[in-house]
Amino acid sequence: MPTNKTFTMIKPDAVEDGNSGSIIQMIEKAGFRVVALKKTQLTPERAGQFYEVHKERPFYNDLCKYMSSGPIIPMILEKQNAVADFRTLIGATNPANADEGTIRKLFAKSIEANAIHGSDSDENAGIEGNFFFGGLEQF
Ligand code: 3AN
Repeated sequence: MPTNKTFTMIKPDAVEDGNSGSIIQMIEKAGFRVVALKKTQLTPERAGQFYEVHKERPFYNDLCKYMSSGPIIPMILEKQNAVADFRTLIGATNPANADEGTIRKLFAKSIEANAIHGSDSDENAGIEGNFFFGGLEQF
């Protein structure tokens, strides 16, 4: 049975550039309902916790620095088949490979500053939503 929730965050580059409104509009137009939303800023340590799965990767330190460099907008979203449909809406990690019309194609600057995050599984959507918003069952 497809999940109906996913987790996303608009990353520092997109917030700084004033693109968060346009991105949220694209998300809503694609049929997602915003269930929870806030603006916040990660410390490098908390960014490190969020990206713990990447800690052996060469880009990990830069990623933590970048993700704590300015405000972000985490959200929980609801829609049938949310995780897979949202990954389609945001496009490939590297904007050079992202399809036309995707959020990353329109707004991402680089593979690191790629505008937006989207959970890659139901399990991670739950873990990541909890990281920012506490018990997901409240939503
Ligand atoms: P996605 O965000 O598409 O699920 P992941 O989970 O592989 O991609 O990577 C998490 C984040 O790490 C990406 N959103 C991006 O900011 C950064 N990242 C991934 N691969 C690279 C890379 N090769 N060089 C620099 N940063 C990267």
